[in-house]
Amino acid sequence: MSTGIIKSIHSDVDIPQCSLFDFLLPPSTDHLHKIAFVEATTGIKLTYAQLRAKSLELAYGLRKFLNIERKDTVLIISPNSIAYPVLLLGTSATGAKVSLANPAYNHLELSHQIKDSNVSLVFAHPDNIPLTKQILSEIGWSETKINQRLISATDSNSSGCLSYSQLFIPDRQFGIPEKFDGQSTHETAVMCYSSGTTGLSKGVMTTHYNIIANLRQLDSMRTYVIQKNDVLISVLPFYHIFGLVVTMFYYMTHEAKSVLLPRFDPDVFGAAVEKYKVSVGSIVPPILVLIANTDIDKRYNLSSLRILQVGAAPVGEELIQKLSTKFNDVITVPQGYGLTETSPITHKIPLEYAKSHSGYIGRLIPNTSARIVDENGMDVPGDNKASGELWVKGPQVMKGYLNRPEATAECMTADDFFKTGDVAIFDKKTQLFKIVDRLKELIKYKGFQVPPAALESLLLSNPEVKDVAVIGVYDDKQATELPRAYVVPQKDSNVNNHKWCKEVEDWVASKVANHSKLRGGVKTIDAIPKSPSGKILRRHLRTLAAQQDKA
Ligand code: 4UW
Repeated sequence: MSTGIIKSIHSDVDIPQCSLFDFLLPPSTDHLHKIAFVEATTGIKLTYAQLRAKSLELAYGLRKFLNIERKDTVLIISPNSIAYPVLLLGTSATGAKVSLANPAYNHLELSHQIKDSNVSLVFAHPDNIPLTKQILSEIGWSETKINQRLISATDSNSSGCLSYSQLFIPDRQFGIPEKFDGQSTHETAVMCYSSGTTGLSKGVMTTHYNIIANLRQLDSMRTYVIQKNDVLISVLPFYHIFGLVVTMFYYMTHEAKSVLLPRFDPDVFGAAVEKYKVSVGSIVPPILVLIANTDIDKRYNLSSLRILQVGAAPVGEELIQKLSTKFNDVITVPQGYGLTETSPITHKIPLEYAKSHSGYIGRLIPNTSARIVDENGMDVPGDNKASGELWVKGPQVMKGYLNRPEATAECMTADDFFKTGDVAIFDKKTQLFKIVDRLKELIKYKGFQVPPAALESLLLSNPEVKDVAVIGVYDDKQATELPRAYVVPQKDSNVNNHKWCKEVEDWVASKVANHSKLRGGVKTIDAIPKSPSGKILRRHLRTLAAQQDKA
């Protein structure tokens, strides 16, 4: 046993052993009449009672008409909408697993997830239906099967597909909501996709227990942040673990009203804050930039805002301070930290430290412990100076990656610590952690994952590319990393050929989702720096990029 284990200073909490559905929407609570969600763009509202009733009606229909049950996986591909919680919780009430896909995915990315999750039903937003249909057909679904099992994620059936609401039936039977207790709470409830420390996107098996644990861990600290009368804003996408667990589930546990935005747009955001008097939001650094650096606060009344929790990517302390100062410290900007693999939260900052220690991600939440280790797996001293890889352990750590036992084994220790791939320091006095670097390959564009391996394999499929490595370069102005490719061209004549580099950049843009475009550019290089075992030495490329960008 290692002596360097850092334990949460908070008392452990009990974790109920039930299904996600029963935890979030128990039949008898006194807040069922309250509004759970309101769609900012349409004003359509849903009370907790309606959310429960509609989710169950969908679950009855899914079971009766399509025999959806525990063994199935259902994929949702849609922007945030008032239908999203119904689709997700209705599916979960049948016992099926839910695989969540980014609605910006193109062919390559979506077909990977559909095949990998082995889905038996898809809810797709009308904008995503043509591509989904094409992919389902390519993987061998018959037209009849597609007609039955590709369902519109909106009330409209104009796309030629059944609407999810056409599946609603009021029959209260079929053993729904499906019961999970004891060992079965460790079955997968949700799968978001993450590249982890290396390679392509993998299905993260997040169990009922993982999510309930994380909600209880946070709930025990509820006085820190959300209060009963707060109005919350869900602007982060629900397909990402941060949006899902924090801005859908966690907000629900506070019986609060949550204003849904289909995607981030400054004016829709400003207007929604003003109209609904939003007080609390969870955001990613580029949204913070917008609020701190533009006149959005002159165009909209943002005076109701009290807390903007920020994270999902490195956040500059100056930016947090700038925003606090701009709003005369009325808005507190606590940083948070988590990963898809930890359902997601492991650290949370007490509000009283949010300003004085704005660069820190916070303290370990209850039931959680951590280690900070050097490259030999030895604990570094927790003196706020020595940094090392952050390992975490707790009931929120995923079951593993779907169908990838080797990848799971690589990131887990024998005593159940999960290796985050992030470099941290720990301050013993305050018990606060700070992220100072990242060891893993992952690039974060505006909080969204861009696995370099996916871009590298795409680029290698281009006959004009001999070798390639993709890294993230930091853009201060937008407070985000941008993916950049270093390419060895097949033809020497293309070395330093700017026009050719731009063509490669555009070629990639035509094949990947918006957030994966090579916004950091394409640059040619004579050879990709690699270790003797053939591993790309990304640190060398990051140093090169810093020199090139400075020049
Ligand atoms: N500072 C530096 C940070 C930070 C960070 C994350 O896409 P994933 O797997 O997951 C997330 C989850 C973010 C999140 C969840 C809950 C929460 O309260 C919160 O607070 C605002 C954020 O992004 O990416 C995980 C990776 O993202 C980086 C880090 O590299 C981590 O391994 N990351 N938060 N505050 N880096």
